[in-house]
Amino acid sequence: MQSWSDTAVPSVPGQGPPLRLFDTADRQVRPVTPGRTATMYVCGITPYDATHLGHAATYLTFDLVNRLWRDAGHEVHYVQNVTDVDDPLFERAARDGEDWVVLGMRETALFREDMEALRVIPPRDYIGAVESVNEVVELVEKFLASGAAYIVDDAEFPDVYFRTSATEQFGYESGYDRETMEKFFAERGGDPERPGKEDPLDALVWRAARPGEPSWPAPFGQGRPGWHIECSAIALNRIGSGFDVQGGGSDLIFPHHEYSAAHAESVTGDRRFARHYVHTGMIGLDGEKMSKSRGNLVFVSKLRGGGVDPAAIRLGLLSGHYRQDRPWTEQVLAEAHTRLKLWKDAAALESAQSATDTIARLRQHLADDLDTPKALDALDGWARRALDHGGSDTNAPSDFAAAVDALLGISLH
Ligand code: 5CA
Ligand code: ZN
Repeated sequence: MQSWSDTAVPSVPGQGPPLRLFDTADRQVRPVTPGRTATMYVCGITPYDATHLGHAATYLTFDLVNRLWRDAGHEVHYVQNVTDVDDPLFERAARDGEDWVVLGMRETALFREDMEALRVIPPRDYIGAVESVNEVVELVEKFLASGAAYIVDDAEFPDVYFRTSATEQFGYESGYDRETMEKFFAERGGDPERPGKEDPLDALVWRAARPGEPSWPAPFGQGRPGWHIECSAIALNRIGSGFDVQGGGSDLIFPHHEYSAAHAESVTGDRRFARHYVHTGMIGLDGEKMSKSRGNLVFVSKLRGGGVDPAAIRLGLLSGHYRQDRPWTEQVLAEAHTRLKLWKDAAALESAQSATDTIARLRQHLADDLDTPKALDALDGWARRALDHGGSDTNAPSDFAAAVDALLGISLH
């Protein structure tokens, strides 16, 4: 698939400490240690509706990771998928009397526009489920050959399931006990009641063709991919096993990332699919998680359409810590507008006090598990001092603006 347009990233003199991030699997903040090329896979949207602020917050978080790596001199191979074949897409298309392919294309196009407006650096590979069906078929063939998967005994719908017992380490990513796994599996797209499964937690990897559903040919029968295997296949074939960061919202910790990892590990024999599993908190509205199924959504495109500056949306979402569940409110947006004005006024000064120490603090806070609240505080402090007391460094305002642009993705011009 076509990705979106790149955004310019200025280079900023100096260097920060190495990035440390919280790893869900190890339940601690520890250093990310990429090679020359850092590798990241972030789970993309299911395009049956527009991008809401929860999605945006998640992609902005991983955009910071991307920017910090670039700032440290790494190349970044960033991969993102689009789940353009899935039940919610068919259901919405049927409800609205629309072709599911057209619906997916339209919402994906809107997502690209939103990402561009928010100045998110595009992935190098932006890959749809439809275009990766062959990769899924190859993976399922390997599972069947090794015994990692089985076909249910159902002549009409011979679906293929992955054995939860296929890898020894299953469960390490979420660290959840069986009871918690069963709860989330049932709530988040799993099918524990499906007759013929060996274990209620076994995960669907290939769904045999049903009337009225799209399907593709495969040696083990016409059908379509399951969900978790899509991300295993797309990541494995582009950045390989042992990539640096697997990212997504906390709602993907289980089952999605547990099974994506287990699927891949069952063919590679490696014990860890990703070196870091990084999860963002949920953005809420009116006391509940913002979600398409609940319908309590604030869309990026709607705000943009109403004339809200995307930089203020970006700042508002970054004003809380990425791992914290947090609400989107009018006040968050109002404070972001105030902050943006403060920073712009300071960046427009002819001269100010040096920005070198502040830029060093910005890098330190971001490297410390993306501590944006502290980073933003440090920048506020510099901007207020510059406006109140001035200074003689004529480069300082532009140094400040370049750092805010490169590291936070916010242009002050
Ligand atoms: N296509 C799958 C991933 S392969 C999917 O989960 N799509 S999604 O459209 O439902 O979500 C896209 C991304 O936004 C996921 O990383 C998800 O964890 C994240 N997300 C969804 N809702 C929220 C929310 N309220 N706050 C923060 N992130 C969210
Ligand atoms: Zn995914």
